Amino acid sequence: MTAVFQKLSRFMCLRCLKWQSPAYLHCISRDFHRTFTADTTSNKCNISLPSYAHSTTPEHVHLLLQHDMTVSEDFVSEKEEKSLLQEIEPYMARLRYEYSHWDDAIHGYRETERSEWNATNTHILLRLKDFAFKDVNKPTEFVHVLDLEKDGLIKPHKDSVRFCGDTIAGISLLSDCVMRLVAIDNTNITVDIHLKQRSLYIMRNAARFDFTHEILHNDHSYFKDKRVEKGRRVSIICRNNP
Ligand SMILES: O=C(O)CCC(=O)C(=O)O
Repeated sequence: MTAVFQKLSRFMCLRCLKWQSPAYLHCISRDFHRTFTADTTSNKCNISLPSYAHSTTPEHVHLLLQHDMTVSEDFVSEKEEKSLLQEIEPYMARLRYEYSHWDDAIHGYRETERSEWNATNTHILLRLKDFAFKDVNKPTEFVHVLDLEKDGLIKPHKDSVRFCGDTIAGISLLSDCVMRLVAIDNTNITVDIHLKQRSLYIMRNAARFDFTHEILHNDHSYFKDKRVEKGRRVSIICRNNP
């Protein structure tokens, strides 16, 4: 029973929508509603999207993305990618892919959390942490490793505000994929992010609190009408506490 509870609370910690406090109101959310969703018909600012992002929504949403959803391509080298995978693979290979996540948020995945890494990988993760969590709460020592098989997908969800803070940073290994953000209060506002193999995304503040995020199934994996072949993908994700 305890083991089951521990497993469930770990998943809740990462993804549960239902356990969020209904009284929760973040100042960034209020700013977001005022600034970005109040007037979705005008294009008052003239900001172009970075090449990894695509949205059909008005330009003032782009301002949000410039700060709150950023991607650094080639954040790790091919050698570093190999080193991370070499350390993870023996453990992951022992796990079976799961298809019936308890809250139906994710299919075709296996995952673990890891706090101890070899010296090379500790160095890579320190670089990630210094870069992504510069001016915010430091990330927890536990790094989430999520292995999504070729046909796996992550459905739209928002990480629990009870257990996860304002910043989520993840490296994509082995494959490109498309992450879709959808504004919670206006589902017409969607943003597609092309996450290339070895890139690092940093999702913070409004992107993290006011949008759901998902990883598209390979059958629907397109970026600006261009096919993005999603193979097996391993993500290495750091989060800070609330
Ligand atoms: O694989 C990723 O980068 C995102 C994972 C995710 O959405 C989650 O674990 O809640």
